[in-house]
Amino acid sequence: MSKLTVTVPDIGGAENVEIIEINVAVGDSVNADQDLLVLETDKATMEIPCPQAGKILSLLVKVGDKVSEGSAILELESADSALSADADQNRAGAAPAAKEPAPSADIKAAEPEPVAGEERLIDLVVPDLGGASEVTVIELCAQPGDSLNADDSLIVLESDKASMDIPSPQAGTLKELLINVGDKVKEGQVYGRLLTQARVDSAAPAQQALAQQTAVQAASDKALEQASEPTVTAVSAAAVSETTNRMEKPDIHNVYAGPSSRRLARQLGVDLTRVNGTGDRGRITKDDIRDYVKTLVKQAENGVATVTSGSGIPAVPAVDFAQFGEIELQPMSKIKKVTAANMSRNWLNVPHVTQFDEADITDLDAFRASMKAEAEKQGVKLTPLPFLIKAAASALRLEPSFNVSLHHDGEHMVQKHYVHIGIACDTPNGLMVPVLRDADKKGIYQIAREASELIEKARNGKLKPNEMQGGCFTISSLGAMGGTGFTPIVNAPEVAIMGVSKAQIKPQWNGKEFVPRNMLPLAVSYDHRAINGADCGRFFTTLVALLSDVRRLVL
Ligand code: CAO
Repeated sequence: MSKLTVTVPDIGGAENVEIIEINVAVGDSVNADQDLLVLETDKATMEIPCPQAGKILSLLVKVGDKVSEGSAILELESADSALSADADQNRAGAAPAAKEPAPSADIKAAEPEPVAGEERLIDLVVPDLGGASEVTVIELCAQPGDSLNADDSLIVLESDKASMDIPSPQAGTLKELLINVGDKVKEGQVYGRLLTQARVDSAAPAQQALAQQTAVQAASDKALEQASEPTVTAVSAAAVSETTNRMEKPDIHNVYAGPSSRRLARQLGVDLTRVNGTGDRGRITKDDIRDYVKTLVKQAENGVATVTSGSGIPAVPAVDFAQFGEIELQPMSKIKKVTAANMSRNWLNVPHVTQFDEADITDLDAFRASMKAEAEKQGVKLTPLPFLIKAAASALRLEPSFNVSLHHDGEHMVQKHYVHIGIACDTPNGLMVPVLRDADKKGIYQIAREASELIEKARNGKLKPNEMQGGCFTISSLGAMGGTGFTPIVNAPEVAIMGVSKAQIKPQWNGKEFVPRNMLPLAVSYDHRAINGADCGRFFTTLVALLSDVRRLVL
């Protein structure tokens, strides 16, 4: 075993090149030629391979640091005792020096001296590739007819180990491209033509030369990656295959993207591991990043929960419904958008279980009918709802395991000593959930009165924010509309919700005979992180018993 310091190899003369990824950590065992880190110049990314197998003892750089040839990167305990530290360093730095750029090879401008404003058609030529015989075209960044600024990316080339943007040498209009994605190109090959205008200040030649230099620098940057040529292919292939399997290993260094895409992602703050690459072999293109950002913006504008970010679930693809028949686009109300976002959030975050039961409300309904006239005199409409609210509040008191929320620290439960009941309310603008406070302490008339006021406010858009907050448990009643049952979605951070369907007279066995009873179908959905099935069994039995024997409600 020997300890050696791994340094940046010959990077074709580039200075102060930024480290954009470090792919290893202290303690990692690495193989010879395994990628250690990724450097990025303006126009190219390059992976720096490990000179030999060993164990990382210390990292001497971090992401964002600028390095040049010879900069110490890390200390390695070499597994190969035969090699001395010096020898290892030499190997690390043994990349062939990048070839000096040959500017004249890059752009073959028309021969005559330019006249200011005169249009000229120039050939776009593959620059010096630093010794690589052939490279693959992996992206076309512009299309014929596009107006380009000098330095706008035209094409992206890729060798085994590096990708490089080839920029436009001048501003102009792209007249034609003579290559396609997947083509192999060689240095000096004409790959397109650009219509330019000679500039009045005759700076064009200088600018051309500058653009060429940039392009050639990219190519010569690439040359340094050829340092470990024989093993590079295998490493690169592995990286690509890992990238296509990104769901399992979403590390930034496994992402398959070129320098311009990486730069764009950094500018936009996009995590490339979340972007779906549509390029060759799953390569992430700039358009993929733009599409990703567009989708996120659209989702945010529509109030749709970013289900792709939190859960890793792919978004439902956009469909052009007009192809199937006549359609019209109707704007969603603010409340509908918020509801959509909340429903997605709750559905995806809360592991739901729904339990069903029926309450015999024959006696409750008879009592309600007998009290209706008196209630009306008091200005109260007595539907089943106030009884349901009262029963739920009493059940929460009797079974406090239901009156909880999960604490956001993931370490605690919040046990509530108040009982506020949410009422899911269908309004012209969408679903709203006003909250009736301290329902356990109030009588049926008071609950009925307050519930009607809250429902009316909800329907008139008059609810104040504090009248929609602080609920412990929600009742969602579709009883007036019909249906035999449904599974409501928990209104987090509450941990349970009750869905009420339409009561119906059904035959019930009383031990001797079937008798007609008014049965109310109920469903309780609960957050299984906070509540166990047995808790729900107890809560539900209590609730059903309270509804079945209305006298218990006053106890
Ligand atoms: N079974 C049979 N009849 C019922 C019933 C039930 N479960 N619930 C209510 N009814 C009856 C009422 O008694 C009333 O009849 P009467 O006038 O003869 O007494 C009639 O249906 C209409 O009731 P209502 O709708 O005026 O009042 P409510 O108190 O039952 O409901 C409210 C109020 C706000 C809960 C309800 O109007 C509503 O908006 N529900 C929608 C909830 C919702 O959209 N939930 C989301 C579903 S997904 O979670």
